[in-house]
Amino acid sequence: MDETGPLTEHEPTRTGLSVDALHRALLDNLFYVVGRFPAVATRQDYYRALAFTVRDRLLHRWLRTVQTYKEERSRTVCYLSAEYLPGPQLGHNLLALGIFDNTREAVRRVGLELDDLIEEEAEPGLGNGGLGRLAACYLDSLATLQRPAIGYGLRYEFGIFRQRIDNGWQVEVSDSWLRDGNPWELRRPHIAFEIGLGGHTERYLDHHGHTRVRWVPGETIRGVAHDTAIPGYGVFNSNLLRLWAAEATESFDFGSFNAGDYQGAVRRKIRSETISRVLYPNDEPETGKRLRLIQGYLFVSCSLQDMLRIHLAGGEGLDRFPQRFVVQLNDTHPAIAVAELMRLLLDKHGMEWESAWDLTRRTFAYTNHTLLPEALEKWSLTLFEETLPRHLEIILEINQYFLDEVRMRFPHDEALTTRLSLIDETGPRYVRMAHLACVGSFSINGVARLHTALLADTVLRDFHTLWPERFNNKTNGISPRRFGNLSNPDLCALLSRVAGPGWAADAERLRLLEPHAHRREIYPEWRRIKLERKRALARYVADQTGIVVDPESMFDIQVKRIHEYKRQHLNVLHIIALYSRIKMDPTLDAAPRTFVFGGKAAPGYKMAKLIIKLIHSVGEVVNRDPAVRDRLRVVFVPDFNVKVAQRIYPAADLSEQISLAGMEASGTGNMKFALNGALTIGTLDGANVEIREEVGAENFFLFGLTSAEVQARKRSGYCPYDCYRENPVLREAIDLLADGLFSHGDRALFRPLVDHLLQQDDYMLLADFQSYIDCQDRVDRAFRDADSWTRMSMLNVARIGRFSSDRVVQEYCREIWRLEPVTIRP
Ligand code: CRA
Repeated sequence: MDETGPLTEHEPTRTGLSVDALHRALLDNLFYVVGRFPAVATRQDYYRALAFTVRDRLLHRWLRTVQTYKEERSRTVCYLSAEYLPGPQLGHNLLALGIFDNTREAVRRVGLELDDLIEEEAEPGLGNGGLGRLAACYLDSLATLQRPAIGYGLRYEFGIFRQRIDNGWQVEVSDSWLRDGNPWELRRPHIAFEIGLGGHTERYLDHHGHTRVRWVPGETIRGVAHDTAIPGYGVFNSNLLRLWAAEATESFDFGSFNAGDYQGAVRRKIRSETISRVLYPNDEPETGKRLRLIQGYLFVSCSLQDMLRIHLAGGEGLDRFPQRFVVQLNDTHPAIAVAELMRLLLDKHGMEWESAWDLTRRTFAYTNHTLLPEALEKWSLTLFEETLPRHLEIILEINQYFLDEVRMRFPHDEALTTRLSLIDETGPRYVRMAHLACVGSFSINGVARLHTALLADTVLRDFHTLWPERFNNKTNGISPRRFGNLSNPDLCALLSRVAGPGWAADAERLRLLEPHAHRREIYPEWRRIKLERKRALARYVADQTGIVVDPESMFDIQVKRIHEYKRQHLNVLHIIALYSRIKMDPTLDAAPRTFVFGGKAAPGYKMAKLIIKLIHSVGEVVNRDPAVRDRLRVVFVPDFNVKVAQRIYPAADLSEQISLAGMEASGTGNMKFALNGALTIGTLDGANVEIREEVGAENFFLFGLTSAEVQARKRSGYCPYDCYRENPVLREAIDLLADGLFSHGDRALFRPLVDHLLQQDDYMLLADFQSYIDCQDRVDRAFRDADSWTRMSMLNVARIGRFSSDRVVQEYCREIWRLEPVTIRP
């Protein structure tokens, strides 16, 4: 599988790919870079030495790539994202370079196992969930498809918190992923930019006699680039992930120092550096946090300044900027870029408003990732004015021109103008970041067909009326390298044998598996591979939680952020119902199941934390009860992250994608499970809709209301209590919970949850309950027909190719970015 040349004695230590060269480089780096010798070196030392060995080989490709892109003046996409969840790098990079097997051998020569070294790596948890992981998948695909791209973001010193479980409750622990250093990154002290904060603006006349604006910030901070190479799979291209870290500016320190205020200077230095200290752990924005606004501004401003620098160094004029660069806004977190580019063009480069605005609008494209109203980012005008006074002026001016245009087209609709305004004036005044993103972008896209349709129909309806041609859909996708090859090498070897190699770079080729799905002689091996992954997960679960599970049982898994709309508690209601059914009828014929959960709750989200407690509490009772002991198990895998995810997806029989229809923009876990041969039980929500179309309705377990039905039920006054009253099974499940069966008789513990369900039930669990239970019965029957289940599993894999991030990135390149491949030659 490795693409390595013949073994030569004189292969360069820093670029050679043979076992010999890798072995020599490993020892070299251990000695000269890590500063250790074999007799005392720990596994962590060896991991670092190996990482440096791989980085050397990446650097070589990366510099060639930069050189070629520069010479060819290639058009480049800049992906602006506040979050990235790349997962551990070592395995991914070995795979991309095609040196997995040679490296395994080289590591064996020093008496170690590669898998153990891979385990040593602390992953960069620089994101909350789907959005950050999506950004990482897209960077992988961009490099693999040989498209010039730079991922820009923030180098948080502390990523998403580590989750511990204490007596069933989530406890957050800080994530110091940089503690042992980060061998993959290069700090670039010379690639640094200053940003201003606060202060005021002044008007002055330039030498043409035109009025210009100067922003005099109250303080300045520096962002310093930290670069990581993103190699493409099976190609020589290697792109760049450039993350900014906040540092104090020298000029500032000197000023205070000279004034004799040394302590003050040091305090300000520390304060400056806190800006990129920590990721906000919410999967929805926290309005009004000044630090978060500054974080966004820091990375956006540094990134735009960097792009302008690169562009101008190429010798072309600014008017050509939109030909060379296209900037994708990953949700509204970087939307301030619209005002910042205007500011740079107007105030720093002396451009006139019209040309600057024209250039800006041809540069940006915006992806929306959520319909949740509470997640639509907005900043109070006061905070904006204090922090970014010049940007507020620019936004108000953009707004004026924009609303004039609206009035011209819709002269008698003042309500429309009010709704479209960049400023929300219904109460205390706010800047609406999604509106800024829409106005400043030539393209607006959603992340699944249903989501895009709902966007155009609900939250961005007025923009859709205004500019229907800007709207387009890009259904999310996942990297087949990360969630196929790396996570599940045995399945991938089988796929390559049966369907032919090449699917990892062209996932549509998984289709070649389809004609084999009826060949029963393959089934035992397909099942053996699944069972092996389930055994491995069972060992991990036992190690992490002490709970012993049966790998032969059905692994029914829901892993994702904990949120009421995702309805982990609907899953729990099914467990309770099943538990009580088995208790009443011990002869009940049902397949043994292991219910697996995982995911983090935002630290301030009480209900989500209570759901984690609920899962543990129900697990405690069910797992202990001898009456159901061998038939039901409930486990919660702590600290779900990319590393843990790679163990979990391959082990799933059933994938739970049960959000209320119309709530989940896309979901991407749904795709990762299916690629690993799990069948989905799900609602018609997000990308589930399209997954079901692809894999076939007969290979997908569908239940629940449609989003249209949800809207209708809500309009006609949904009353959850009616469902409770009318359905004895549901009543029994809720009563057991309310009566304290799972809380040692404590009726207060789950009270808030029960009350919410009975009185409000925003996410309509009770409305979907019976449909879900019935569907789970169909799952049970299907699972007990092993051959038919295996066939369905194979068909899911064969037909999931469309959800490769390569397909999506190609669509972005064709329809939004207008980006061509650039081949890099060794
Ligand atoms: N939380 C959506 O909720 C979607 C991802 C990636 C999310 C998911 O359904 O798959 O984005 N939205 O598109 C989001 O982060 C700010 O909004 C997510 O990860």
